[in-house]
Amino acid sequence: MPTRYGYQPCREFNVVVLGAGGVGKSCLTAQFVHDEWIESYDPTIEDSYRSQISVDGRQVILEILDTAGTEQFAMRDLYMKTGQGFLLVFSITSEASLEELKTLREEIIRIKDDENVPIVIVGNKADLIEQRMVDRKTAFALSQQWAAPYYESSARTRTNVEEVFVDLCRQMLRRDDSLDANGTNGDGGDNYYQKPEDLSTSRRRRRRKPKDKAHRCAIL
Ligand SMILES: Nc1nc2c(ncn2[C@@H]2O[C@H](COP(=O)(O)OP(=O)(O)OP(=O)(O)O)[C@@H](O)[C@H]2O)c(=O)[nH]1
Ligand SMILES: [Mg+2]
Repeated sequence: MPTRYGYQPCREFNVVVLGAGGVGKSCLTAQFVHDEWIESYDPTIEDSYRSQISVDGRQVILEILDTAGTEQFAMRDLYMKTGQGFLLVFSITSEASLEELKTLREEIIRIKDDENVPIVIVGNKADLIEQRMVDRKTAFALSQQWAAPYYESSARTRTNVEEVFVDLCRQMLRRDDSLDANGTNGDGGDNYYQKPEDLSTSRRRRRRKPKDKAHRCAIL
């Protein structure tokens, strides 16, 4: 709703990207934030990015934390406490990486003490068809059990990269709206819309490219 100053209310959310080492968390984040494909593998310690997007006509600022796939339990607790939405990423080429999501989800729910945390399950590296080790049915069944959406993505071809972040934003917005409606949203999450040119003019700002529809795959 525009205010008398002509600003649009804007929400800011902390998003955490979690998953085993090498599943493509950094590549997905780099594609989303910078429209960039990274071929090399440089294990992450911790990176954060700020990005503004429009979701269903609403401006949303995302503070995205790209985490290390290697075990860092002490850090995890902190991420999980501050995170408001989680991308749980595995690689369709590794069954073990899907297994790892079970522990991560349990930890999120335990730390947040909330079964309904916004989560999106992402089966990345969908372009590596020949190396698929996790079939769609298995991953989809698990996501249904968790009542979370499941997408198969490819950071390489930029398939479903935007979609997973947008889905997570929608869940966080819905949740925030319902907390507001109940008068239980004490986090002061409302910000005010900054014109895109005012926000992170650094190279971190997201650039848009026309979508290549040929690369889109079905959303399960
Ligand atoms: N073919 C293909 N390769 C990918 C994809 N996503 C990532 N990779 C490759 O997988 C390797 C690991 O990707 P990263 O994004 O660094 O993995 P990560 O999950 O951030 O790993 P950690 O930081 O160690 O946790 C890199 O060599 C990427 O080029 C994808 O969708 N398809
Ligand atoms: Mg990484």
